[in-house]
Amino acid sequence: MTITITAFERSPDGGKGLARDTRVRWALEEVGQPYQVRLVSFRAMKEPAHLALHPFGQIPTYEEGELALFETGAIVFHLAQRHAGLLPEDANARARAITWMFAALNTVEPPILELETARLLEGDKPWHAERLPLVEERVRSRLKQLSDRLGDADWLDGAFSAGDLMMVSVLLRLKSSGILDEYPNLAAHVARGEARPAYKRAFDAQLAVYTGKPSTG
Ligand code: GTB
Repeated sequence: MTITITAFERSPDGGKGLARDTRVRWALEEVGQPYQVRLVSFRAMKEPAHLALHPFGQIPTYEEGELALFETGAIVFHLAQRHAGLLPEDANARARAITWMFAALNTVEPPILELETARLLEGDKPWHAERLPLVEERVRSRLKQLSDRLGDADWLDGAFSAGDLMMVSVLLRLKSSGILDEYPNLAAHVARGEARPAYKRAFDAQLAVYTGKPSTG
């Protein structure tokens, strides 16, 4: 059955892979499922046809036959449940990998988003200089805890899983800030994720939207 996802027609990052379709593309590549992409404009995302797929008017969405999904956590989880390659067979290991997916989305991503908001949207506020260090501190505090847990392991819990895919995707948003480099084991975790052939194919495919070059993966 054909899988179709949506992505930005023009992402504000110009193809740096930061928009959330990249994590869905990555999961699809990891499990070896071909997919099509429908590019949508910011205006089209708020129109009824797209809102029927995504109540909040965002990307990415996922369509597979009768099934339509939104929320990257739900989409990656769906793919990981249906196909081999992203969750371990052992029931307890599987539950732990799913826990890491939730941790990435619910515990690590929120302070990172807060930092992005502070940097990108609040620079002109009179309280910006006072607030920014507080927000940065909350990010550092989370990263320190994550770094302590990862230690010198390659992945969060044994073999690479959807938990790592989601955590790397979330941490990638910090790359340009320099904060990630303060935690060398987390920077190495992200680099290991980026080095995976499936990630490279996903990255190249989202970049091809801007370069016009067909992806080679
Ligand atoms: N919780 C949802 C999920 O995980 O699927 C969040 C989806 C979401 O935030 N989608 C964003 C969107 O559609 C794109 S990814 N925004 C448009 C809108 O809300 O109107 C967020 C994003 C966008 C751009 C960059 N960038 O250019 O660097 C990075 C991340």
